[in-house]
Amino acid sequence: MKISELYAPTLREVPAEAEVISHILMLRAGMIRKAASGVYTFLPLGYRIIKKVIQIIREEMDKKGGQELMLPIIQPAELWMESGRWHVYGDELFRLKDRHGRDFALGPTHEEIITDLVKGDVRSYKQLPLLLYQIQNKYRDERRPRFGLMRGREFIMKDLYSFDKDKEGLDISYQKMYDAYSRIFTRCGLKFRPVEADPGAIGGSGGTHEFMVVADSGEAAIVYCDTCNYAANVEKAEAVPVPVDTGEAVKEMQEVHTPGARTVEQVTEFLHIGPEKLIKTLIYRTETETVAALVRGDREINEIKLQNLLGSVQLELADEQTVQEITGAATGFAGPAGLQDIRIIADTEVMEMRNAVTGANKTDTHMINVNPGRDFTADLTADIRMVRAGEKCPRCEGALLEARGIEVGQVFKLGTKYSEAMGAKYLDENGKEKLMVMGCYGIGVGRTVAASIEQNHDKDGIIWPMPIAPFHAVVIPVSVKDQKQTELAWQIYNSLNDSGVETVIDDRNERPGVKFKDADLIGFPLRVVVGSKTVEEGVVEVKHRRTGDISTVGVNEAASVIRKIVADELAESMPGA
Ligand code: 9G3
Repeated sequence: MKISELYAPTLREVPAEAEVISHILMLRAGMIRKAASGVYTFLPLGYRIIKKVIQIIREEMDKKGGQELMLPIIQPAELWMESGRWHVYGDELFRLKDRHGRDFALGPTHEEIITDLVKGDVRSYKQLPLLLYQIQNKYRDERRPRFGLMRGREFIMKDLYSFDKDKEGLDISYQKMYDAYSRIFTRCGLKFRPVEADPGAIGGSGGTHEFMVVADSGEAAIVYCDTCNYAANVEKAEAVPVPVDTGEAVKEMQEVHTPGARTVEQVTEFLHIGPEKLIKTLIYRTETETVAALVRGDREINEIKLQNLLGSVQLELADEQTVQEITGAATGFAGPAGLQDIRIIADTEVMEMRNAVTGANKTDTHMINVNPGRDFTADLTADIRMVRAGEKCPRCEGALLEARGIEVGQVFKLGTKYSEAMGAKYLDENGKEKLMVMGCYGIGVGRTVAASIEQNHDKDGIIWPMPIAPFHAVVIPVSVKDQKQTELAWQIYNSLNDSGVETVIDDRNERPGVKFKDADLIGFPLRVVVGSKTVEEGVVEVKHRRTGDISTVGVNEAASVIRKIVADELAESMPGA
């Protein structure tokens, strides 16, 4: 490919809305363009990268026995009603009607469609397990599409669904996918970490892991342990209770006037106590009830843990009026003692506290010397708090560290949620009808590309890992007016392409500085400069984008030297190499 003919319009200025480096660099390098909010076109360079990632995914899925198919993007509402999800996902589900007024959705994911497919065709245990996957556009009407390819409304996903006879079969399928994902992200040159995660609204029986690319720009917070291998999304991370033992004798509960002190900070300052003496009482509303959630003053509530514990679809802090009705006080003065008509959910640590401070359910008033068990009881006691770095690992004696990550893949054990709702059954060895046991496994293809840029760039541009680079090398004749230089450049270019090194030639009549800048921006792993030295001394300069190393190589050896670097780096990228 000649750069003069390549449709890769580089930009000097990018729109201010591009906040993260991957978005900025892909726009600048002429790899993507925005068509609408959260909707992008892939230009030829961008699409080459996407195709490389897809190819790696395809190879690893096929190796595990995955069979590729293509499910429809337009999905009938009836299937979503069967699973019960038509009404669960509100505005996020892109909905449309056909000319007859029938309802459809643009596929945000394909559990319904594939369960319906398989239930129609699979009768016997002999046809299981099945691993079926596709690589296709998905649609989700995100409230805030942003960060370019990271959170689009149209995005490319690889989604695989496993159908097994039983839980043991699912465990095997899940492990296969877990291993395949580790290979895929390794091959893409990413530093990643599988973390335990919360299954969220998709529900299901078993575990789930997210594959996180470690990057400061990541939206997800994770904690991990270097002593053992525990790693979890903070939403899911298990807290080890650390009771505060003051050795104090139990004292009489007493009311104190605390005018205007509502926040933990204000109350602790007013009463000259530490936040670990306080019980925070938060009033929440779900779709069915109002509850009071208690955590120690020095802890934060984890709403996801609370929501899972309650089994609710919705959870939000109650408004001022509800708080007033339930507690008889303004927001900031709620406490568990004497609270009536609602369930009290306490964090494990709270029940170990002694002589604590809480709101008095009376405006401008708190209670001191509140003792759990004596002054109030909890309807549920569980881990409902956030974990922080520095706390003890829940699996070993180590301390937790924290990092940020970009979720590029997720594996789920669904169990029988969908097969039950939609009636996906098979006949076992004894002719008995059983529900299929399912798993689902996704990879965000565009996100994987964006995450790779977040991890692989410098001030000059992108630094592609060899396996996903749009081209392996660029050949740059310094002066295209010099016929001899041009001739030698073409000779190397042809020889490289002939031997399978994907190469472009920058044949533009531009100053060398411009060409070098563009080469760095686009991020070709190798740059071959053909200049006056090539003509006079028979040598070219080979620059390695990642290390910055420059070596001088004879014209006749150039192609074989480069071919070897490319082959070596591709081989090294293979796990277990
Ligand atoms: C929806 C909408 C948004 C959604 C979903 C459904 C996320 C939804 C979870 C998954 C789970 C797995 C297959 C591949 C691996 C991940 N956002 N999820 O189900 F209707 Cl609008 O998609 N699906």
